Amino acid sequence: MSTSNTELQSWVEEVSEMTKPDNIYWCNGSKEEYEEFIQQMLGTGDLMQLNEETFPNCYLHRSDPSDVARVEHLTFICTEDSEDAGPNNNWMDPKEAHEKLDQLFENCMEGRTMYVIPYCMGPIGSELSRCGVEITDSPYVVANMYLMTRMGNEALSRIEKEGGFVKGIHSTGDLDPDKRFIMHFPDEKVIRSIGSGYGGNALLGKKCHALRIASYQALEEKWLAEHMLIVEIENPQGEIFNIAAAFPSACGKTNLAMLIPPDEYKGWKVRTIGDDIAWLHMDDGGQIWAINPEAGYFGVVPGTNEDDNENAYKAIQSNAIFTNVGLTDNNEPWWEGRKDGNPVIDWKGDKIEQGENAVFAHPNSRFTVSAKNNPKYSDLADSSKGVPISAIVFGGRRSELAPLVYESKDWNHGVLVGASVGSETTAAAIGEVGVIRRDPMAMKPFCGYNFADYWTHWLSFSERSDNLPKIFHVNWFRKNENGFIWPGFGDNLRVLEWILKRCNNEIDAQETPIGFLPKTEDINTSGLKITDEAMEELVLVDNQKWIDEMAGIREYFEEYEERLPEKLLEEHTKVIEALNAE
Ligand code: OXD
Ligand code: MN
Repeated sequence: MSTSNTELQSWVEEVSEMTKPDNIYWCNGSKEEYEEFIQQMLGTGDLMQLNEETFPNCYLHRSDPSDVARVEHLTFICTEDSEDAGPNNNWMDPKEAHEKLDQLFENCMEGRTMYVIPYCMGPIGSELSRCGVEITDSPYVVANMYLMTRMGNEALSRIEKEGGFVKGIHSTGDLDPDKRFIMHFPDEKVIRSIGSGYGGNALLGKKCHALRIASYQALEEKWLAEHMLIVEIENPQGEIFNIAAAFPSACGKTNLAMLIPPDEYKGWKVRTIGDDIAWLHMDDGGQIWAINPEAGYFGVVPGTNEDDNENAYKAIQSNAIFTNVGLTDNNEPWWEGRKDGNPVIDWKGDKIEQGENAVFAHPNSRFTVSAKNNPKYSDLADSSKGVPISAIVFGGRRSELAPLVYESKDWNHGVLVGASVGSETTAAAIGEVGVIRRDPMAMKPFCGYNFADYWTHWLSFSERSDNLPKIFHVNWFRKNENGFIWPGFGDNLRVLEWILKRCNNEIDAQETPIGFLPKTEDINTSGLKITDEAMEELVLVDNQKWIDEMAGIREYFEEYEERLPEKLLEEHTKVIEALNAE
């Protein structure tokens, strides 16, 4: 096959001359094509069929044990000026980076097929969507892209009609961690990834395009590409609200996006627009609208079960690809947190005994499914206009300090709240787990340019509209000596209800130096086993600890030096002064 887009045609030829594949295959995006890929991978052992009766059309993929998560230390932003990438990114000079990669890509597809995947991030007909083409030598990537994006002929037609597209080249190479790089060239709108087959490193539409490259594009075009879920909530009066929420990787975005209302919330309906990425645009009236650029979920498997998240559990009962989970004695996928099944084989394929220290699924094992598998998938996820956003929520995994919920004083203070997000690290990236790191707007691994410029960009929205969503911060993970204080999961709707009432100006709040906190009686706890003391603890602001926290944030901001927006520092100073005045 070929294309009428000469830029695409000659780029494909150029890449094939460099990588020397045996064949070139243009993906059409049909179901039959997906099924052929699955059959091919069952033949090569890249996939294993799971129990056909209980998990129909579900497959297990085992990755190389060294290739199980994003590799932030090997992920680079390549801009002419290192300052444009900023202290938040690893930087390499574009020329040097291309030379290095040219060597690694040379002949790397010998004996393999090169797949060309045209894809569209966002609804095919939406002006807000953007297209890309990923070239890869991995059939696993093709199958995942089929589930996660709108790919194939329709995307190609759009590219042929409108021209521009992001160019992504991926090869699993020889999976040698010393020859693994995920490089971004924002000025050229090019991504080059080699040496890894892991989703976040290899499905280039997701983190590489829809966040790193798109965030840069969004800066130029005055919108935002964010690491946010989008959830649609309908109250018993039939009013509909959409909330966009940013939490770091593996901190419950998928769970919140698929939330099941608790028994006390009869008449409430919750539907999913997206679980990981939101593209936010402002209309002429200053209203923010969001689309989910993805069409599927690449979710963390451990902890998924019918009690805590029935929608996610149901979504992965059929037509799913599992990566790095364990197996039961009857060939079902198994993971820590699954309520039944008799696990016998771990994610590496080894037979192990059950016991206290046994781990069957890798903590970052994943499911890939089409968003249509979700029983609560919202039709509006396919709307070309997107959905209007009522509230923006930031959050992190903090066992101490951060209250259950608070509201920022205004947009600019909200930008400080977002820029100050800290969270305990998780298994979604290679590295130590459970240490607090600053993760502004949950974008530390994903912002394709200097955070200081990014905060300036966020702040500029308040000059363009007086109709912006309110900004909140939540923390479901606060602990005391008995473990997590707040039950989380479906009960998080109780907190979202408070947020929505604040958006509707229906209730007061307590003003504190860090923002507006709920009066404990305004969070509906009926039916919950939570004491009044625990609720008090969840909304407590410990001034001294906050003074220390703010000092830590100030120190972190120092890294951004003269590019740091003055307004952000002013917001910081206001909070410090209010804390000291108490
Ligand atoms: C993800 C991540 O896979 O954030 O969504 O790592
Ligand atoms: Mn994510």
